[in-house]
Amino acid sequence: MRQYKIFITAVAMLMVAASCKDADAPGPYGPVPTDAQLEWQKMEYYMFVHFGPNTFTDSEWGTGEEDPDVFAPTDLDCDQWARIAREAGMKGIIITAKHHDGFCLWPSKYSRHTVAQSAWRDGQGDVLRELSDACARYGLKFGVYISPWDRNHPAYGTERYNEVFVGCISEVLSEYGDVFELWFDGADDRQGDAPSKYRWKYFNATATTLQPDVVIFSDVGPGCRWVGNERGYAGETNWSRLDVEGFAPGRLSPSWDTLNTGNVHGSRWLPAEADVSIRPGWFYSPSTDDRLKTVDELMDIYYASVGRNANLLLNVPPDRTGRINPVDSARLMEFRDARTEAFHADYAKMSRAYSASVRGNSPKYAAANTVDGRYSTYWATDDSVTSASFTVYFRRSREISAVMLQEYIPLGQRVKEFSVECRQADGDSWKEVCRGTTIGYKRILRFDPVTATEVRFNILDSYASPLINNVAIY
Ligand code: FUL
Repeated sequence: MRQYKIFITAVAMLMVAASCKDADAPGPYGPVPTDAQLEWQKMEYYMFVHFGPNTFTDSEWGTGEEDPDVFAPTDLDCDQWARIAREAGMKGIIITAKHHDGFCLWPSKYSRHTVAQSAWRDGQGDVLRELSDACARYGLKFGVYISPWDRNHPAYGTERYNEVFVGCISEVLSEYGDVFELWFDGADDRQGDAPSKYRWKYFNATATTLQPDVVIFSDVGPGCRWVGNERGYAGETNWSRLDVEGFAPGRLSPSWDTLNTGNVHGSRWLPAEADVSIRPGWFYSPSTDDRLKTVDELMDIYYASVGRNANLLLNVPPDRTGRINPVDSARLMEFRDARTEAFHADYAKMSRAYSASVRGNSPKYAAANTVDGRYSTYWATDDSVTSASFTVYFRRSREISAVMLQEYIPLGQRVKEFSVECRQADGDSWKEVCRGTTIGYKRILRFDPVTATEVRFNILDSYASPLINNVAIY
């Protein structure tokens, strides 16, 4: 009897050992995000704030000749911005510290065109100080936009301007605590050869020396890339990879189409950020108080940005008082409510998920990982398997009209085609409800409502074993 037990135990141990074959963790595919890029990606949605002399002059591109006294908010309240951003579900705020007019919202030593030269708060004001403090108080991350193109600075266009710009970078990155993103605008007036004189490597090196985790935005990164339009739309196919060799921000950037989709085999991990304004312009104007984007338009933007593997940077420009206008904050809250309405009931949560293709048949990589709500557990197949399915089973039939999928991007972006099918409540028939190409960090797809008992996710093609860490079904 005892020998028999030992035999059974040995057989069981052998079976466990066999099932663990290939259950070692998958290796990375292609370039992968840094920790800072991953944390940045998880922010998903944050606020852009265009504020400066243009707020008061009804212009989008100031000439740089504005009297510093035009900058005169009567009731600046950065706490109000932060409170609204937080209530809107945003994770941070990026402010135009210096737009193309060159006016610095902080008392820079490198310019004579700043808050210190204005009558506002007797030249003692510092918008960056107030905003970074407010962000800290409200648990938001703080980010800074500075435009290399400067229509005021006397040194602009000369080699010396590089030192001026580096000086500005140093100030904003050393005086205001952690900066999660540094936003380099690629625009210029397309005259002269000033942009070709920009020393981008020097700018980037200065920034990362001061703050190693800052994510630097430009047309070509190095932290994240422009999405190629100002409508907030990423490509339906959107790789977080880009080839940057031989390119530079601005006129020397890759084509806007390429920025929109990334390069499938790009050599650098460079995820997209979709920037768009809630109003027709980037800066406040009383003439646009009744021309805000509708909730439906904002939802379309959300599906086309966060829903297509890009972060959404939504611009909400404060008005001349220095507060976010009530019409903008009301629209932000309606948009938040619409997202809550669309995404609050996730039927994948609490459901069972199963796949016949599991890496090494190990529970560690089972399909159950896609519905456990955890970021770092994922469903994986054996390395040789690049098309496979998993199914989510509901306890009872549900009417659904959207799905969300996430790839485990710490090991790279892999999936190139997928589809989703539902088993319909009225019998055995399966119906394809949507189909897509890339997934990346997050993909959300809408479809006409169907009543389903099961939802099957088919990875149709992938560059390597697909790694899906989460799905949701709404
Ligand atoms: C552009 C600028 O020219 C606009 O004024 C705005 O700041 C937008 C976000 O970027 O390049």
